[in-house]
Amino acid sequence: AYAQQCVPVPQRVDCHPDPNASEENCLERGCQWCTGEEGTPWCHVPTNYGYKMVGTPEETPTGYKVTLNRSTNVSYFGNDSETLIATFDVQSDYRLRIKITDGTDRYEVPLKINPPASGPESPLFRIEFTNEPVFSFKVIRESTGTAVFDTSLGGLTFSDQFIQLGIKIPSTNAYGIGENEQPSYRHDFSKFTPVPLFARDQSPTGYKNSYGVHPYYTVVENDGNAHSVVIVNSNAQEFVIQPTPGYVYRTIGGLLDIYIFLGPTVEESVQQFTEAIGRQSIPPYFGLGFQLCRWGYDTIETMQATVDRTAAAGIPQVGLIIMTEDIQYGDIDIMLNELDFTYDSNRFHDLPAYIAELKSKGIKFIPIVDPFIKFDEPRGTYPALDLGDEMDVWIKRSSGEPWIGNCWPGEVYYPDYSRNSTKQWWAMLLREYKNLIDYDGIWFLRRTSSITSQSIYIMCVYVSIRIDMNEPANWGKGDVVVGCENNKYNNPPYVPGMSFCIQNVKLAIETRDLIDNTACMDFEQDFGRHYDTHSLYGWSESEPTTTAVRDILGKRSIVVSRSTFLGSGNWVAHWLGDNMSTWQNMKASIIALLHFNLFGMPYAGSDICGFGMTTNEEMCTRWQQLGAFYPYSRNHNALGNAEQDPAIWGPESRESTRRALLIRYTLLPYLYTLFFNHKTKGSTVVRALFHEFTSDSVTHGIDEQMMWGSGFLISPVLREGHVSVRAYFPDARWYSYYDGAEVNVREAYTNLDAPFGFINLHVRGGKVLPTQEPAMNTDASRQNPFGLIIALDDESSAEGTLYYDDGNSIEPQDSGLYFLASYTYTNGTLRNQVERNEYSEMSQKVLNTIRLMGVDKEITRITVNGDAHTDFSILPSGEVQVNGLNLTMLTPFTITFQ
Ligand code: MIG
Repeated sequence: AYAQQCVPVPQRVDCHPDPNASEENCLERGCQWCTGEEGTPWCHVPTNYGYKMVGTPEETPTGYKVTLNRSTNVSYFGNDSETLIATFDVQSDYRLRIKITDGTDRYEVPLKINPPASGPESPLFRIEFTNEPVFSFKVIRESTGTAVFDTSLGGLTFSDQFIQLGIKIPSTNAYGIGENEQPSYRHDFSKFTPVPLFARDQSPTGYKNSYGVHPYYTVVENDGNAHSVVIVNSNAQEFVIQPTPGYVYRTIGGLLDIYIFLGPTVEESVQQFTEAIGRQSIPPYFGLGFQLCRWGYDTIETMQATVDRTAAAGIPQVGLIIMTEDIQYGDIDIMLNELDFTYDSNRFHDLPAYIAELKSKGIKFIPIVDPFIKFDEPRGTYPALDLGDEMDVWIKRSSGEPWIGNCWPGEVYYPDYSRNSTKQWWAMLLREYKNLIDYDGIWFLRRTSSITSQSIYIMCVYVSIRIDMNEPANWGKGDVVVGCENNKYNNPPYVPGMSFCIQNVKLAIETRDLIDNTACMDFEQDFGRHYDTHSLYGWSESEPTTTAVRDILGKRSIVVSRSTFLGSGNWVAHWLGDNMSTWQNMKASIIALLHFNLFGMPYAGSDICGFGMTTNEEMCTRWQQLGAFYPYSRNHNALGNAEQDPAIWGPESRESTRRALLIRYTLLPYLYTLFFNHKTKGSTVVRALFHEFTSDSVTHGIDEQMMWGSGFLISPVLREGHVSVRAYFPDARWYSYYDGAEVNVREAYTNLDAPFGFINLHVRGGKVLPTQEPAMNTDASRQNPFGLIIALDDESSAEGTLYYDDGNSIEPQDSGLYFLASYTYTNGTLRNQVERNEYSEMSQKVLNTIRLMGVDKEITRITVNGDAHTDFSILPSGEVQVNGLNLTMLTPFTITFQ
């Protein structure tokens, strides 16, 4: 009855994405069956399936409204909506919002979307509708006629627990959709690859759904224009990357709420997205330092030994102890019986005193907190529990009893962070914890307790916090005592291709259940049913934690969260989770970092040298070289693995790490300026080469090199045994960071020497990079003189900016308490311009050195404000190094090179 013509393979939408497709099942569902190659949808959506418009699109003050009716009685997963309303809202020249729903009370993500800077005047796009063979629409870029978003791929499905939309995209240069591990940055459209999104405690493994959910992609069109798309939905969902080229999007709840950002440059399309969802705050300055962590410091002595050998790994001639470390972490080891907000006063005796000692050396301390609270502690001994009961903070089953899960401390309750009382409770615990240990940051895993000074539950001193396990993770299916009820939320008719959680040994079988290793989906939280809000759990913990820690510290701090969602960048940084010590994972870290830069969370990094498995000296050395250029630069290791902190290795490795980190510290003013640009404009911090050289199609596929902003290129070794690296140099002048030697190729690959202890780093012509002399940690390096690296372009010009502030005041870009200056070199003359002078200590800081790269004549005379300056030298490469300038950063100057 349904047999029609076979749809050409690339245009097919899978009609039996659930297991056990057969001809019989397919035809019974009302789909088309045509056999072919393995891995393609034999069972596919027929061409007459979908919705039809009722009448013509109605014009509204901001766009269009379209009413749709179902074109067929066939139902794939039951309970289809007969009538839909689609609204097209032109919000600005570059932003279009499309919302499709059935008018019933469907879940909408409580995400604040910021309005665009300006309303529409002459939109970059138009919208076209068709009703043949069924309803679809195209968003067309006016200037080129390119259909950037075209839904004529299968018909729309909109039912209670299954929504499906096919999207044709205009090129195969497309990137994004996370969090997961992808084998290449550019999506592979040669086959059908489902990419599921649903927060889970899953180490980055292939396309398996991992900690965070970011339904966002960006496309470079064939002519070099770019756009990006976000689908604001928090239900379990997936994108199928397929040869159309396009994506088939499926979600099992909520509605379709789509924003398209028309760029037209790649950076602009990202900036327009982060304008909507919010951007990451500038990290505290210390957060840009090197950070050291491990799970498995069994005692405080082990932790101390690591800190000490790190400090001792300096090079004697330099006369400084420099293995820079800015932050030391404590993992769950420091806790008493793995209880949040505690420390074990035997194994970690005198921890508060030790944290104070670290702080006196400029090293900050970050502990970890998990969301779950052990509930069978004696009442009256564990304030986190007593107070949690009293303040009614737990997620509950329909019976009204708290949900019981199982994790590190044993059987546990989970707080509902969407509840006001929970936010208050959490802030109280974080405040008391601060009295116990003077922390500087937090990571979200677990929590510790002590509202009162019970002898065994004592707190530590922190500067920031790490929040972990907030997927939320649970070693069981739902409630570990009573299980989950059999209903449409716990057992929906369709589940995207989920991964299982490897950490549950008992359940180490692949299932597709939503409830694996987390809550039952029918639990009600204040902001909705867990079925709808599951992937928002870490996100809901983020704002309360950051707000509390800011209130407590009165200054900027770091909250690092494992689980994230759209807009998490407003509150938290992100470590990329439990990677493995493999070369392949090292390479994948670049892709993940590029993803999080697209997602508006540039303050990210993966565990340097790998978390799981055992690394080796060569791999770890290469990884430290690369990791020195992660915005969030932290070496972290799992329980049971051999030590992998940088000082454990031989002298050549230690020297390599030291040198890479010193370069990082030298460039901190540049990196910090990139974070200011991110916060104020939405620019990426780490970016792929194609953001800068979009018209060069070779760059579209490059994911083994990355840039810091527009001016600095990092080309790491990612393969075992290699002592050279094949690096691409797009059309610009490029100079070795080390000696200013110009690279002699352009728009070509070249092999660069990369001996064991060395990472290739290049400065792009046309850029001025601000620097500061490095020191043992960021506190000390901030006291040192500044420098400028000036790399000239084909016109012998260069420019750049420097942003600087006190390093820890809250939201300085809003308070205006900062320094901003620009530096311009043209016609042999460098000039500065102070654009903002609201950081008082800048008057005591000086510019002392200049490195000038790419001058085409021999420099014999330098003047500073008209006076000859003789303290300079010329390297064999031609780089001019000027020393002893001693100019205050506020003074206007003119420096000539003759
Ligand atoms: O079940 O706290 O991603 O960084 O070291 C593992 C122990 C729990 C996972 C985190 C990791 C952390 C580890 N945690």
